[in-house]
This record gives sequence, structure tokens and C-alpha cells, in this order.
Amino acid sequence: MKYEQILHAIQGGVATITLNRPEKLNSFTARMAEETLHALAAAKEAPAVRAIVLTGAGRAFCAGQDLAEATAPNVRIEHLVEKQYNAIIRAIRTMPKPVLVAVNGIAAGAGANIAYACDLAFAAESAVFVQSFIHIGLIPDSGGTYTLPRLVGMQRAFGQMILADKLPAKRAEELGLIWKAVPDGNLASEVAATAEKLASMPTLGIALTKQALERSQGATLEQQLQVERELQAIAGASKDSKEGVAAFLEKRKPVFTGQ
Ligand code: LHQ
Repeated sequence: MKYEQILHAIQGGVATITLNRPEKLNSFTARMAEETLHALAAAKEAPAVRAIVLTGAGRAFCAGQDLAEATAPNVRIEHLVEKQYNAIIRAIRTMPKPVLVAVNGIAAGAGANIAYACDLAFAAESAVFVQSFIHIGLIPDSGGTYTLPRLVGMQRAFGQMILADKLPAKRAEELGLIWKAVPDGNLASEVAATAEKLASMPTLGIALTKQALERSQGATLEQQLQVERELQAIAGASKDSKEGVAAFLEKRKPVFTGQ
């Protein structure tokens, strides 16, 4: 697929997907959503890619749905939600590789909730998050009603969704919505360094950790203990686990291949 509204680069073991409609604050058209899904699927399939970074071009990360396109007469909102946002959130949450996000500027509506769905969210200190859906009479989508109450509890989820004030990156970090707010000038380099680090780690172990956390969301302790037993058997049989143990015993640095 020829990309027109995203940029896609692979360096080392890291694939970087950049939303690229800066003049419209990287708001999602059907085309941009399709390209993003295509790039995520390609990153999933490529064995050499062991970490993914999502970011935006220009002064915004993403202003959510392109509202001009969403109001076209033939658009059915539930189809749009399913085809674009449900698909993107599923792609991120089921990705067997870590997905990092570098929130370089405002993240509004679906843009905020896509960022919160990533495995490690970094944001520039000047960036803000806003659950802008209610300003146009909508409910939060892109997994927001699942993710936010789990991350911050009902009060703070509801307050963000209904008062819909701009939440500064530092406050998002304090609330546990994102991993880290970093000075604007350090964002790209800090995310790149973290992504490179993750890309040299036991990729299967990371994928299984992610899967275990995901499955914990609706599980009892007893169910989750069974999940850990099941997934630890897979992790323990991996090449990287054997390499990690051997390197420890031989007092050398491990070399992980991701398998
Ligand atoms: C935009 C957008 C945008 C088009 C900025 N669309 N052009 C799911 C299902 C179906 C339908 C609806 O949505 C969803 C999921 C959702 O994501 S709902 C939430 C949709 N997003 C919003 O409601 C946010 C709308 N944008 C804003 O409130 C502001 O633009 C923010 C607060 C993000 C930034 O404000 P400013 O920094 O003042 O920038 P600006 O408003 O001047 O925007 C710059 C340009 O980008 C401008 O275009 P123009 O041609 O006039 O320069 C905006 O029209 C355009 N733009 N967001 N979502």
C-alpha cells in the first residue's frame, strides 16, 4: 500500500508510524485509519520489527476523527467506529510487540484514547489530552470507557469525559494515564532510545506479559494464576528465556533474538 497520510520508517528493530496530516492536526480520515491499520499489520508480521512507535507530525499528535469527513451524508457512525477505531485499538492491544507512543502535541478525542491504549505512552510536557467527545455530543470511543476507569477510577474518568478540560501531560503522568511526560526537546530521542531497548529484549516474553495483563482485566485471582501458569510454560520454553538463564550463569550479557 502506498502511504499518503502517514509516514512509515523502520530503523533497527523499531517501526515508526507517524500520523501525517499536520494541517488538520492529524485528525483521522478513513484513508489515514486504513494506512495506520496496514502499517500496524505489517509491523506485526515483520520478524525484524520488535517494537513500534506511534507519533504525529507537526504541532499535534492527533485531534481524533476528521469531523468534516464524519459528517458526510453516507457515513454511518457505528460503521466508522468499528472500521476505524475499534480496529486500531484491537490492533494495538493484540499486537505481540510493544507499542510505544510519543504524544508530541494535543491528543483529542480518539487521539487521546489511542494514546492511552498504547503499552508505553510518553508525552511532551507541552502536550495536552482532552476527551473532547462530549463537546460534540458523543461518548468516548476508541476504548476510552474501558481504559480510563481502569487507569484512574470512575470519578476521574467521568470528570475527564464530561468536563472535558485539557489535561496537561504532567498531570496525565501523575494520574497514571501515561508512563512519562518529558521535556519537549527530549521526546523523540527518549522514545527512540526506549523503543530500541525494548527491541533488543525478549520479544516473546514482552508479548506474553502484555497478554497476561490484558487477560487480568476481567479475571479472578484464581483464573489469573492459571493464565500465568499457561503463559509461563510458553515463556520458559523460549530461546530467549534459555539465553537469559545461560547468560546469567555464565556471567555475560545476554543476546536476545525475540524468539
Ligand atoms: C480538524 C480537527 C478535526 C477536522 C482540528 N477534524 N479538522 C468517532 C465516530 C464518528 C464521529 C466522530 O468522532 C469519533 C471519534 C472522535 O474522535 S470524536 C472527537 C473529534 N475531535 C474533536 O472534536 C476535536 C476537534 N478539534 C478541536 O477541538 C481543536 O482543533 C483542538 C482543541 C484539537 C486544537 O485547537 P487549536 O489548537 O485551536 O487548532 P484549530 O482548531 O485551529 O485546528 C487547526 C486546524 O485543524 C483547523 O483547520 P483550518 O483549515 O481551519 O486551519 C481545524 O479545523 C483542523 N482540525 N481538529 N477533528
